[in-house]
Amino acid sequence: MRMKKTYIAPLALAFAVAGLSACKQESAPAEAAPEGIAGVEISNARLVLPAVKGNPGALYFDIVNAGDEFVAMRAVAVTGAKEAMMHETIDEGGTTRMAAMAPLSLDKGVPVSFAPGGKHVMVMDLDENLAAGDTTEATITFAGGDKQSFPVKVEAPGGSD
Ligand SMILES: [Cu+2]
Repeated sequence: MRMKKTYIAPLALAFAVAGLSACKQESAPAEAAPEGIAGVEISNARLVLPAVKGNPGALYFDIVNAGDEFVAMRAVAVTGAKEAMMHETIDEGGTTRMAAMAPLSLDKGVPVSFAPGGKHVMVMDLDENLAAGDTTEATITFAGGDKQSFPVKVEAPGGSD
């Protein structure tokens, strides 16, 4: 039987975000800050505050797996936010939408950017006291349960779009 040439949206992104509450994802507690996974490097982490208080903010960062272990990101939590979800913005012929991300495998040596217009961590129910210039902390939970925490710069809205 021949393969059909139908376009199939990547399954990992198949469940669209209808409303923000529709894409609840496992949220890791942010308090634990163990040593993390050797070789996983996170840089350029910043939390962009929402223009309107009460709206979600977004966490961006660069991550690379420079170690020898297989690594997959399962969840991200942010200190000062009740909930955080890994999202990807998808362009569908000019219309963009967000979809919840499945656990993200980090291939060895291949950097991945969470950046405006692409992968991001949507951050909900932010602490009202978080202000531009502050530093908070984010914690990634990897498949297998390892966690890695890293400092995050808090930025004013609209800075890096
Ligand atoms: Cu989002």
